[in-house]
Amino acid sequence: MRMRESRLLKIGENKMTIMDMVCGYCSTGCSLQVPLKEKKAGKLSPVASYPVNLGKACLKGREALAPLSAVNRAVTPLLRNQQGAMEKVGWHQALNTFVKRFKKIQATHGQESVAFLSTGQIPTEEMAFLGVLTKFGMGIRHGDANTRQCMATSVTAYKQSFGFDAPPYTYSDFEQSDVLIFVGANPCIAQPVMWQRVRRNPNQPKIVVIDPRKTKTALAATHHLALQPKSDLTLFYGIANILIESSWIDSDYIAKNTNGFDSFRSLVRDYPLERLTLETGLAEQEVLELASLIHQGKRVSFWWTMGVNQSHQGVRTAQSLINLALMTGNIGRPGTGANSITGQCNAMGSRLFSNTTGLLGGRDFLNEADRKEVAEILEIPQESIPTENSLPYHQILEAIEQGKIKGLWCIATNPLHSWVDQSRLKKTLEKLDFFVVQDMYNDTLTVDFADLLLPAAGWGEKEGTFINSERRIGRVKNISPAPGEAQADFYIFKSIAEYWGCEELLQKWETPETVFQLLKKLSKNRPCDFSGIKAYSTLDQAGGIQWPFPKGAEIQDRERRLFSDGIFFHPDGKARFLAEESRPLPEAPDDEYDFLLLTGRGTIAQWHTQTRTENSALLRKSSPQEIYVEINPHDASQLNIQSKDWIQITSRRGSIKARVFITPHIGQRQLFIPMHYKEVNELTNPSFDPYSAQPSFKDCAVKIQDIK
Ligand SMILES: Nc1nc2c(c(=O)[nH]1)N[C@H]1C(S)=C(S)[C@@H](COP(=O)(O)OP(=O)(O)OC[C@H]3O[C@@H](n4cnc5c(=O)[nH]c(N)nc54)[C@H](O)[C@@H]3O)O[C@H]1N2
Ligand SMILES: Nc1nc2c(c(=O)[nH]1)N[C@H]1C(S)=C(S)[C@@H](COP(=O)(O)OP(=O)(O)OC[C@H]3O[C@@H](n4cnc5c(=O)[nH]c(N)nc54)[C@H](O)[C@@H]3O)O[C@H]1N2
Ligand code: SF4
Ligand SMILES: [Mo]
Repeated sequence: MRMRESRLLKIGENKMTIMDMVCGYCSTGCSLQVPLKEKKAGKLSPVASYPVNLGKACLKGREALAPLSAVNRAVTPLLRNQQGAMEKVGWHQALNTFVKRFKKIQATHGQESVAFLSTGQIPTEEMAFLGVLTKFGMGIRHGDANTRQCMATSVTAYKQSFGFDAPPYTYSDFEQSDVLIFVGANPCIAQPVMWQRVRRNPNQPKIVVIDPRKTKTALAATHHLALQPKSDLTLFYGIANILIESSWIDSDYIAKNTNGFDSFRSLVRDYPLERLTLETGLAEQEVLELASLIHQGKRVSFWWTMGVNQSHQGVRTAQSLINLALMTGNIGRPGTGANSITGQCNAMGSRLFSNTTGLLGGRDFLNEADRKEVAEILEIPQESIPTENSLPYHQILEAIEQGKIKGLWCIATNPLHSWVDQSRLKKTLEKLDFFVVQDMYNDTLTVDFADLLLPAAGWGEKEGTFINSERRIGRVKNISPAPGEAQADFYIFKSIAEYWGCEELLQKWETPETVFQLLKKLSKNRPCDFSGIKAYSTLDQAGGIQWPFPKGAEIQDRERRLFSDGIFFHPDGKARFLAEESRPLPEAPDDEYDFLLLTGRGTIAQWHTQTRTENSALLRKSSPQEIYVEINPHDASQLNIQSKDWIQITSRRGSIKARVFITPHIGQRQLFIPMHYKEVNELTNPSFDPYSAQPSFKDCAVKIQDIK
């Protein structure tokens, strides 16, 4: 195995170092090669030998250095003065103020009156540091992250069904499947290099895309089922019913490896074909063909993303896919699986180690044995570990509305663009006594609301590890100095621990790599065990390592898939069939609000709230700069709307303008606006899945007016 960490090449007289590191945008986790000459990073290119991307990278990844040198980088701490303007201050004053203000709030209103919101986009070591600092050191109970907007549904679905949050696949499953079913997922735009893996599949696979819109992925598929939004649960229960009635199920697998099939079978009897066609808007033939594709496929894989997770019944929908995989024995074998594709570069790190929704290492705050174990491993008093769960994101905001939470710290997320129902959020945040934002940029919509800005280094300016969608741990490295006084989040957290006076608790948390060693210990004997990874350099040698990787595991095995032995993580080793009646849309269109608004990713070149991608000229050129709305030609002609007209779109919560883009790829009486434009969440509806508390960003009733 060759050493990759830093290769020295002699090119002419100049010495050049080449570093490989994982990309900081999407969860695919491509490895990028960085040439360093006189400590300056050159053009990024994909690493050919990395088992994830095999020599591919998208434009966003290749352009990942551009946003680092932007003029709007936050270079010093900024504190809001008496006149309301942000004023430069030194780190000492910033940290002193941070500690004084938050401690005062806690002293006046109780420990629980300060909360934090973080991210799936910083290294695991930083997330874990933050989780320990806040929850064990600062006495903070409530902290959540943008992963609530993104992955909470998959986490809950897996935990309930499998006993642990464990996406089971490895990327070669894209290549080994003969039937791939993508539900509410648009990887051509959102995970373009994963899609390259699908394209390498030599089996001439059937590719089914289930999405109300004819997306790029749907256009590239062999089958597209344009179902009515949020009718997925009905569809998959109905498909399960057809499979059962046709005896197209794997009874041995069900009997040996699962629980709850009988009650599942009786529930799905209520989903006959007539109900399916009525509720999903699909033709009988389309539904029957899907059932028979699943039956005929030897290696069927189910993939889902935000079209499933962001739903008022997301957890049950994700589980309806898990159920299909279980009942047909399509799990644990190459090319199969019930596979949640993650989104952010380190969503998977956050799921295991952020210490927000669960205790470190996929543990449970409510479980005494788990708390004891963590206290022992970290050599900290067990009493410092909270015995209750945090409030989820939307309830943290409700607690701010109610005046129970008065202080908030926001790290690497931009809720004043990305959270649902913006006008309510703005009113809510105005109630805070003290609001701290920690970001790379000094002018995000969230920074506009802050009392204190802590300037952070970004990807490429710090060390640590990310975990990608297939559970592969990969390294990120410091290849470019952070501008001005900006600091890696890790060192900001460290300074805060000192100023707060809880540095003793975090004595061993010296550097990212020492934290990695602690995380290894925390993972030991857990399903996510990676205690067999010796050091950071092992990750470089191996081309990233997927968990589980316990001591004694072989580095040469470059692909790991879960459940090949049919044993799941519940105490009895069995997976569970979980299901309940499907429910109607929370805000169905009516006579007044007669369109349904979908939202999601627009182009490969745009990342979320665009703080990073708007800082690359090349990426800006590759995406529409103005907000636009997709509308069906039939609706446009009925309303006498032309392409490029401006229309007013109004929901029960807000009203925005967008330019018209007429396309048959969106269904009638539906609209689509990409999430990258700041206006979009003025409209969205704050409805949440009852189990995961994930917002349903993709379905709200709106009306439109033509304003030309
Ligand atoms: N270029 C780019 N790539 C990204 C990101 C980015 O911002 N830009 N973000 C990353 C992140 S964090 C995430 S989470 C992923 C998201 O990746 P995806 O989930 O693939 O992206 P979305 O466009 O949000 O949603 C996918 C699809 O769900 C469909 N959909 C809406 N409602 C329904 C429904 O009721 N049923 C079904 N079946 N489908 C529905 C939408 O039409 C949309 O095409 O992308 C990651 N990759
Ligand atoms: N309508 C609608 N809304 C959506 C969605 C949708 O589909 N539709 N999708 C949702 C989903 S899946 C997601 S994941 C969220 C994403 O929502 P956000 O997390 O709000 O989006 P980002 O733009 O990624 O924000 C990250 C912030 O962190 C900063 N940052 C980047 N790197 C670092 C770092 O290393 N340290 C620090 N301190 N800061 C850093 C960036 O400048 C930026 O301000 O949006 C959600 N919102
Ligand atoms: S596909 Fe994702 S991980 Fe790969 S280069 Fe593009 S943004 Fe980065
Ligand atoms: Mo996401």
